[in-house]
Amino acid sequence: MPYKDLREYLKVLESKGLLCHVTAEVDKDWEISAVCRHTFRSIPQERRPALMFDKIKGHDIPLVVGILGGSREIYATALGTDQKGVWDTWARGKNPIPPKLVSSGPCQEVVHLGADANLEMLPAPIWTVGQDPSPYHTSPFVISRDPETRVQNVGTYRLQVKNAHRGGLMINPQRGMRVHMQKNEAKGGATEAAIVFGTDPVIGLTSVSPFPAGVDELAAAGGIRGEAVEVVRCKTVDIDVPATAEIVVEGRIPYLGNEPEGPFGEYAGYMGAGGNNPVFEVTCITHRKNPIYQAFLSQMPPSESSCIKGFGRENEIRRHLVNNLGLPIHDVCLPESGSSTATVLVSMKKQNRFQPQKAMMGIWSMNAGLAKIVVVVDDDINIRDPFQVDWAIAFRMQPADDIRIVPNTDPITLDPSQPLRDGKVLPASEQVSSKLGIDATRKHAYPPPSVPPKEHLEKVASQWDRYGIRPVS
Ligand SMILES: Cc1cc2nc3c(=O)[nH]c(=O)nc-3n(C[C@H](O)[C@H](O)[C@H](O)COP(=O)(O)O)c2cc1C
Ligand SMILES: [Mn+2]
Repeated sequence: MPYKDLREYLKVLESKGLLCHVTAEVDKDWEISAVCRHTFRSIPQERRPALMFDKIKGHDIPLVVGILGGSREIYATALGTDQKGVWDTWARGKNPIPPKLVSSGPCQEVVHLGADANLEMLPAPIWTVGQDPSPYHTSPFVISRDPETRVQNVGTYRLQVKNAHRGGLMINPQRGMRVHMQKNEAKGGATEAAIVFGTDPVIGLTSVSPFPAGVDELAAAGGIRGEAVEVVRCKTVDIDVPATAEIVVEGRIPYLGNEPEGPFGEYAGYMGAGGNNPVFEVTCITHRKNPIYQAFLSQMPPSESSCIKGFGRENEIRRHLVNNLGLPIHDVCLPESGSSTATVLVSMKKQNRFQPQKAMMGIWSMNAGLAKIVVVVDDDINIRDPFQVDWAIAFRMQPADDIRIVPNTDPITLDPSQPLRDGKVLPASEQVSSKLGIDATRKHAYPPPSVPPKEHLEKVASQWDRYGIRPVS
């Protein structure tokens, strides 16, 4: 049975020992960010808990963070499976189940209309204190509707809190919602949106993953859950939102309503300049009784942002390479050092010499602005071990033959290595990148590896105590 809402999921996290309550009162304007950073820096991913800040100074809404992407175990729990089951569970998304419209839902238990709809009632933290201009919502699931097909899109786009009724959205050029805005702008119209916080966890996972344009992420979530997501119509906009959501902020992006947004501490580990970005005017806020607010920890990796992006992108890339292209893929990994964006590692049991290049091109053809570097290795290399990947690059690759550089491709818009123009960062819409592909698979039969026989290594491992060897402390 899928989770029906965030609350049911938090109980499961708690029962598995994966959620830690911070009961001490904290200040959202400096302390939450520093506590999260210390948690992510000091506790390795495999042992990292999600956090629930129960008491926030000046607010009566608790904040949860790390609950979707704190670790691989947390991610698997969000999908209702274990770590081995992630790929099979995710692959169910290829059979979407459209959301089901119902007449009422707990997300509208409390309604604040017009002047009562105060964006500052939510405990959005300041994340990079001293550099971000104001609090930011980092885990909004932004829902908009295609004015022609009426199909909805869900994407996570950060929201700057500018005042009680006004926010600023940063939506990259390739994103699903941009298409809706372009179609509305062509007719001189505004774009309506609903910004959802705190749902059944599968919706959050689909909101941050690169589904093809035109796919409704709520339908993909339905497929993964094996049951339709129930939705209710918003009070002031023509948008359907998950009925059991914790908090829904309704509003509109006025026609050509851009204004300065940012700067913001970004996922690549540097401050991002921000820019002239869409305004979001709040028309209504609805929420459950005693709502729970969700945030993502982003900024410098390691972070929840890079964990969750990595897990979601691995699945989507692998699905494309296997299901659409029929490539013999063994594993796909987006290392966190590349903020799970810049670098993609692929292992495959290649059947002919063209397949490594097909894998590179397959990834670059996806709708995502990622994979500046793709490295393809044979299936005997464990791509989750950086040493093995370096070893493959060192001895299975000839630079003059096995490197591909492709110019004029989609950029990672927050990559600080982008060339400047007149000493300034180019706006996202004008950036262009290039791609690097490294084919580090063997091109012919290789000599055997120079290691002791497997049975000797296994025997030694099984009687390791016999040798009395201890690491230096
Ligand atoms: C924590 C976090 C924050 C994100 N912030 C933004 C953002 O501010 N703007 C943006 O365009 N994409 C952002 N993304 C990436 C998008 O959510 C992601 O590309 C998603 O697939 C977009 O969905 P879409 O293709 O339906 O637009 C963020 C992702 C995460 C995990
Ligand atoms: Mn989309």
